[in-house]
Amino acid sequence: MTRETIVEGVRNGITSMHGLIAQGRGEAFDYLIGEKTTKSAAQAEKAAAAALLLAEKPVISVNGNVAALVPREIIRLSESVNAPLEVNLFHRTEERVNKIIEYLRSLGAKKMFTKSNGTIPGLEHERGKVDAEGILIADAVLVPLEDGDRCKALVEMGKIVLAIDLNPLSRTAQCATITIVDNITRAVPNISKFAEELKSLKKEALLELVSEFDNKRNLALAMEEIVKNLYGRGGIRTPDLQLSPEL
Ligand code: PTJ
Repeated sequence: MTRETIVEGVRNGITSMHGLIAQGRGEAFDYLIGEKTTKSAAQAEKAAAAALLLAEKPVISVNGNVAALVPREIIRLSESVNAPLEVNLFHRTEERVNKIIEYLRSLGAKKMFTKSNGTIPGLEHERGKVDAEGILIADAVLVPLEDGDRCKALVEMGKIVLAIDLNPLSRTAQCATITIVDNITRAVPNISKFAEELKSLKKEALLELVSEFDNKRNLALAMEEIVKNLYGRGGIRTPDLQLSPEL
């Protein structure tokens, strides 16, 4: 069903052809993590929800895959943490940007940054285009399925970057502040759920949740989950494997 949704996205001019390749890669990694939200992914989703609630100018970046797979869920998250949406494409065409904006609006999105009057330093012109009041000055940006160069550029601007990426080895996963190794179809509703739960907490408690989150450790747990699944299914023989007690 998810695959059909992405294909439909390409047919409607919302998703790029490259989005199909990304989807295939995502499916492979999803299979390796067991097609479920792991404990470590849930921890990252909770920390990301806290970071979004703490941010003064949070923005949620939307690309062609996000718009096809979780349009309603991303609007709900945007409202829940008060983070406007900004369509920010890797394979940018004005036509596709406008189609996605129209599509999200037709589903009820209200708060959106829609200009392209800012530039992320260090990126090639088209890929660096952002809204000068949105991603450019945001203190926290949620980037589902992001390209590694852009993730790095945003981190170098001093932003808190929250990535959703099923591949724990991708450059995006490795360089983000908080990486959620989970399928976007599960991750976005989970972050919304955590945000609702955490909303009533004091700022100090939210800060503690974010500061005690260790991204390197969390990524290592995601890798171990993959190894455990491979080993458990008899795919590889690693008799000396030592897994973390958390798993
Ligand atoms: O719409 P555009 O032009 O902005 O393009 C969007 C894509 C995703 C095509 C573009 O950003 C791209 O090419 O991304 P990459 O470099 O292929 O990286 C996408 C990452 O997302 C890969 O590491 C995939 O494993 C991962 N991924 C794919 N599907 C999902 C996913 N992660 C979470 N949930 C998924 N459903």
